[in-house]
Amino acid sequence: MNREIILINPGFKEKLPALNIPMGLLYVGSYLSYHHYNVSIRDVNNFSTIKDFFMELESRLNRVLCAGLSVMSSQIPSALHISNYIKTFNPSIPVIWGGVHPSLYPEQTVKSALVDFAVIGEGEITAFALINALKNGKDFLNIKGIAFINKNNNKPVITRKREYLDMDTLPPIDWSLLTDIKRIGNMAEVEKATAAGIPLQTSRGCPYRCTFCINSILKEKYRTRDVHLVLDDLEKLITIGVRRIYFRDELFFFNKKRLLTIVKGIEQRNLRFRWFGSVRSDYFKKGLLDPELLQRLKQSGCAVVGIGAESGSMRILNLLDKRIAVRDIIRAAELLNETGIQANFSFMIGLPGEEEADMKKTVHIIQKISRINNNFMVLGPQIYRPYPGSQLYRLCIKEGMKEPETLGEWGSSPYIESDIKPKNNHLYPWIKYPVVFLHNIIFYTFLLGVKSRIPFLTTIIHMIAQARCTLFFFKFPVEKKLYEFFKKIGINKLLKKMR
Ligand code: B12
Repeated sequence: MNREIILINPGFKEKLPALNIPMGLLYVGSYLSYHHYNVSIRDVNNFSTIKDFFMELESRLNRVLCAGLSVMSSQIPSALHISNYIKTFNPSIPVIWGGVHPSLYPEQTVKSALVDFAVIGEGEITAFALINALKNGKDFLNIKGIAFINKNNNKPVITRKREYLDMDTLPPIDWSLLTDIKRIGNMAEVEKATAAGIPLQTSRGCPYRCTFCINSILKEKYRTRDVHLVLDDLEKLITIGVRRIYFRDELFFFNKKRLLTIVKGIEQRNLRFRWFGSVRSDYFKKGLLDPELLQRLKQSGCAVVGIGAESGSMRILNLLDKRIAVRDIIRAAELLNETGIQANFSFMIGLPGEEEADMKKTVHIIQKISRINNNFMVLGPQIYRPYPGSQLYRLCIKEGMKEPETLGEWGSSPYIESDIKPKNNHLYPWIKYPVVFLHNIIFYTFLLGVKSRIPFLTTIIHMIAQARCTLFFFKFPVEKKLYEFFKKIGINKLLKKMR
């Protein structure tokens, strides 16, 4: 019997605002199913309650070969809950954890009695090798890129590092694996339920070394998938009704020649869809993303680009080793406005080493963008959250952050919460300001981009936000209190409609 491999995306602490497609599991699952394994993917986030999820899970546990969970740090509580459920049902079912957290902490992960294996980094080939060994009762020591407990001495073993995979060896994604999402309907309906479209990767890795980013640790080598394969992937999606695609590459715009070949292919194959990709702000220059190329991209369907602007302070940008200048951010906002491609900027505040003057510069650059660009969205500024792995994270440890030491400790750590609560201010010793003050900054910069259906209301909201941001005055946040009050009594639905 071809026993099932069940791949699980654990839940998040807060409900996700839109449908999310667990890409890591989809890539791993597609590879296994291409190699004739019987795979199913289940996403806790698509079940109304954890009880419903467990009921479904239990009906499959008698016939599984193993269970694989995809875990980022914020998913640890749910991942532990699920692993415990499986082990209680039958302790001999192998539980494998893959994804960001076990890749950063393989040893800690397998020290937990609830996890048998941690897969480090890219999972396709490693999971295949591991599952072959589990099925055939082979030794695990020769499998690259895993961690487990050596039963002879009870000590954790981390095997040799696996080399980065060649993206051309990846089979096309098996979209039919998204069975529980499919309750929504076909892929066209699934796409509509996502925030930015169906995700796809045309490249992996990143050659930059930003000090806050996980890529400099886990995904440093940049690799691309052959353009013809990419176009085949796109064509397949479009044939099944998808009209919005989110290129989830770390660096979709890295190679101009390749970008142009993709665009040419889209034109030649007459593929009609809207797409979203992430770009660095220093690419908006002559010879790279100039107005001419941007127009061409727009015609090929480019509707939105995400830009990690991070800060309006050059000092902070240097600290982050971001390798962009403040004027690059402004230039990007100008050019995107001229072209009519929506610009989604993301910024951070509350970084180690950040002074009030730096935060002021971030607020002021957001104001500037709001004046230049009519079609912008600022995601944040978000408060910098120290997630393990990056250079900046180590700086936070130096500043006094106490790192959890076991998987259990991680599971109950406030550091994995998606927002910083004011009562936890003391846990972030590098932030020299009350978290409430940072929350106020976030609120008023958010107002800069709010659009109501009533133009007069938009003008008033923008006037207040602009005045507060110019003066950097965020005390007595009466407007925020009013907003929260209306939200509480349920007027936010109405406000959303007006936006
Ligand atoms: C998509 C995404 C999300 C999605 C959810 C993804 C999911 N799993 O369901 C959404 C938008 C919901 C999300 C939310 C958040 N995210 Co996020 N997200 C990403 C992002 C941009 C891409 C991940 C992705 O799909 N990659 C593509 C796939 C193919 O790669 P992959 O996931 O690495 O998977 C490969 C391997 O890891 C491995 N693998 C993965 N799973 C498994 C499982 C098994 C069994 C095996 C064998 C292998 C395996 O194989 C895969 C293929 O090679 C990453 C950034 C990044 N560069 O990775 C951040 C990232 C993962 N997110 C991060 C964070 C911090 C968050 C938030 C907590 C942020 C916040 N404060 O709001 C929130 C949490 C939401 C909440 N409400 O609590 C951090 C995680 C850090 C950490 N230590 O966990 C990252 C790394 C961003 C960063 N640079 O800091 N996120």
